[in-house]
Amino acid sequence: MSIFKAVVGLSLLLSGLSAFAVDREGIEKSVQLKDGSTVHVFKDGKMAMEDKLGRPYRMKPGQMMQTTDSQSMAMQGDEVARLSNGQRAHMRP
Ligand SMILES: [Cu+2]
Repeated sequence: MSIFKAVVGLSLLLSGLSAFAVDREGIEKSVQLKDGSTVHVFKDGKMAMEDKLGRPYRMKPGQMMQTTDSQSMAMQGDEVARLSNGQRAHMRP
């Protein structure tokens, strides 16, 4: 849906203004969770977790997550290395 994509695009734009800078190439969308953390969904459907302080953390595949709009989603994969690699790339001087 184009409206949905516009909303996701806007939220990516807004979150891009925060201190958190990750290499967003390969990240299709990022969803806020009720506990304040964020799940990043890669183009291949795998996911990586980021806590409320912007640090990547591990989550078991299959674990359920609650989004801020009260939807449930199941964790796919655990791409924490992919996410932190992206972050490290941006920390180069
Ligand atoms: Cu997760």
